[in-house]
Amino acid sequence: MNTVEEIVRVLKNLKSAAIFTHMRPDGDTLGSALALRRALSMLGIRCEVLSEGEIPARFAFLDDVREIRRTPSFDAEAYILMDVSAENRLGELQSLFRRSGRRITVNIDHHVSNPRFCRYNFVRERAANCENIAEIISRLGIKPDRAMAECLLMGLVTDSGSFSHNDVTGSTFRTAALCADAGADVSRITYEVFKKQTKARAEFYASVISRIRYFLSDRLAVAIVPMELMKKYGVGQDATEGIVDFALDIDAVEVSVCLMEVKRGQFKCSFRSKRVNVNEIARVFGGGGHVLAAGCMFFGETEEVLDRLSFTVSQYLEP
Ligand SMILES: [Mn+2]
Repeated sequence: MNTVEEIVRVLKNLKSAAIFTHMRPDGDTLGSALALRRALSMLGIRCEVLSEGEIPARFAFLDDVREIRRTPSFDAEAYILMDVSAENRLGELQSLFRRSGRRITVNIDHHVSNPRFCRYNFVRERAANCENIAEIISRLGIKPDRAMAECLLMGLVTDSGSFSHNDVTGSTFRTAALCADAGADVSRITYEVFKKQTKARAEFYASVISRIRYFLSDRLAVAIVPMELMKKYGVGQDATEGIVDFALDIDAVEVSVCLMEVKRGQFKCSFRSKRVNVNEIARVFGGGGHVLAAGCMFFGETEEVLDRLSFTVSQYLEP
């Protein structure tokens, strides 16, 4: 792995760069990429941000989002990867990256598992990759402007779960303070990214929440989202985001599940847990994920799926 000084030296000497986000971009990869693009542009380096697919609407409030491209508009000297924990996380951009040839490749990330697959690699475990980018920008001798600070703060707020995750440190808050001093508005970012919703979504959400079912003496909560309900409110699958987290907040609940019907008799299942290893539970059904957050697919009629689900969860709860 390279030191931050080495990375800064490499970046400073570039003439042009394409900055890659990971697939299904989140606030951290976008914030990192857009902030670095601004910083490098200030140094006279020609650069652009590449991202596959649609940028989720909740990020549209950032002016710079409009500058993001799906395909390169010029032949860049370097490819810089942002928050990309493994090469396949590039999605559709992986084939472009594979054709990097003699280009300089730079990997800047905060996932320890990153296999360091670029020529230059800077992987430091932090609450958000934007913390790494803020450090690099300051070492480039640049004081963040408001737009840059907003991008950085968006990454910090989203990847740290509004500063609630256990990897948040003093450095996270110091970086946030720097962003606030530069004019970034934390309440606006929080509203735009986490809270803002349509009336249809709010009513759909209320309907799902009011019908949560409880099993195993309220230790398991299951929110069921039938296709007809999504149709009724005219919302897409992204409207189910947050439902499974809401159910886990209930004090007696140890495992929460959201069962979203994607086809007749086919459910996309998300697990959240306070302690129980739901990665193991999801693996019983051919899925997986993390200890406290995992997913799998279920096939069958709703009641039969609920039976299998509650039986399996009961095997993992402490007596
Ligand atoms: Mn990240």
